[in-house]
Amino acid sequence: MGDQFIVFTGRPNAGKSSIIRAVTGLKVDVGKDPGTTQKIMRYPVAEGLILIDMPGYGKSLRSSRGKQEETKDDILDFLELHAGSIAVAIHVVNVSTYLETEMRLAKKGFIPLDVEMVHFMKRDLGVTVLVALNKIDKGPKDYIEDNVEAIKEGLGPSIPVFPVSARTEEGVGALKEEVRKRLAIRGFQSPFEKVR
Ligand SMILES: Nc1nc2c(ncn2[C@@H]2O[C@H](COP(=O)(O)OP(=O)(O)OP(=O)(O)O)[C@@H](O)[C@H]2O)c(=O)[nH]1
Ligand SMILES: [Mg+2]
Repeated sequence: MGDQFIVFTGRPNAGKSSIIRAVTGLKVDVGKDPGTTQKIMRYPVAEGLILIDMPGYGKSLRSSRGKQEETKDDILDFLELHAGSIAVAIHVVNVSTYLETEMRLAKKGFIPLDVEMVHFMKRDLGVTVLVALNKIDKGPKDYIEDNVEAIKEGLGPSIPVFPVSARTEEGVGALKEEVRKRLAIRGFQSPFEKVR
């Protein structure tokens, strides 16, 4: 059998690479500005299992429109090509700015990208998707809660969500456990043992 994949997706700066560090221990590059991960990064983590750290999907002020489109195409091509071999995808959302970002982009005629992306992976590609609602440490609790509820509503009840902070590690245990389960189903026991 060919390689299987664990894939991390999300908008630029959502904290994909930070979540990878927190969940797997793999020392991928993290940076404070969007555009830190520039291309699809592949890390073999166990026999037959490759971890994918995706660049940001969607609008970013740091890169040109052409570059953004190219990145989007690369991501969609990868997902379509490997859909059947994706053991689990973790879509990361910066939940501390979710409503703000959605509203700002909606005014400019952009679609709600996070929800779209998750539904695309699950419904169209048949991929198992978990959603990490990251950065719950960042901002007033009430506001974070409103954001969590808004994205839950957008995603619908069939998508498992995990409010987390890659920074404080709050909620990371539950996400880790779910990832572990999904990988075990595909035959990967202790998949990140060799990473540290
Ligand atoms: N406060 C807070 N900051 C976080 C959290 N997770 C990530 N960050 C910060 O968010 C910034 C972006 O993190 P990355 O992990 O590089 O984000 P990314 O989604 O991989 O970004 P790109 O590769 O540029 O698309 C960094 O400054 C992180 O330290 C979190 O849970 N809380
Ligand atoms: Mg990154």
